[in-house]
Amino acid sequence: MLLEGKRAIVTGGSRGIGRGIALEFARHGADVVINYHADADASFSANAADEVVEACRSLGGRAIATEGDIADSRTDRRLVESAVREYGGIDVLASNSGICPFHGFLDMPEDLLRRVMDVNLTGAFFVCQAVANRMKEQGTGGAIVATSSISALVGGGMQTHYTPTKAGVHSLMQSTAIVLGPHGIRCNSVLPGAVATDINRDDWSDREKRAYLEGRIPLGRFGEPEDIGKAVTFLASDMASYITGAALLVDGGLFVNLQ
Ligand code: RM4
Repeated sequence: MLLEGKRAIVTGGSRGIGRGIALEFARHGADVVINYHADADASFSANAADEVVEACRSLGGRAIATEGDIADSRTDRRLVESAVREYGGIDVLASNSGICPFHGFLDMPEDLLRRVMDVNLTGAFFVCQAVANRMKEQGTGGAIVATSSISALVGGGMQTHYTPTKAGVHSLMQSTAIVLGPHGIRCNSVLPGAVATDINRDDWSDREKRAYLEGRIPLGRFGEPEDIGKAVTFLASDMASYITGAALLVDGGLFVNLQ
């Protein structure tokens, strides 16, 4: 119960790594606000969010879902308002929302580049800013964990729009760690490796690429959302009370296995 009594927001919490984070937070006693974006299929997105809410509640925590585009700062302020209204405040933020529609560099459409930057980096900035202001007002500290990526450390030929945002997210945590440290607010990054979720379903439909990637992982398997959820829970908990501005690689050894 590393997060007993903590009140948490998880952005992009209805599926993939965000779902894994939300469930692990609930397992450890947190009350959770699940943010999701009703993008292409609104009903599917709402149903997915409701499933995570029910799963969190079945684990003993309180949980609600709120829809909104994290790239819109009004969404981020509404998320904080939801946590204050429902739980009386906010102690933990998992800034997790991220998209990565794989695309070539030379013909990268401007609107796609801007959307990926807006969601992955600008959105992360706005939600961290909104939560940090509330945490400062509360005066009881807090923990922010951003979902960066192994892609903050290495490139991706079809991810030239995405990898800079993941490097930027970690850099944001390094800078906010400085600003927020005096307020007892810790800021850290988790860097997932190859985790099978919707974000890479299409990319990994190439069986050879999937097999090659999995063969590069010393622990012999792709990551699961739960693997990331456990690391984020640790960084959000008092077990990490002297950790801020740090990056935690959670990749089964993929990054170090170069030769
Ligand atoms: C991650 C990493 C994974 C990829 C996802 C989309 O940073 O590059 O391999 O599937 O992004």
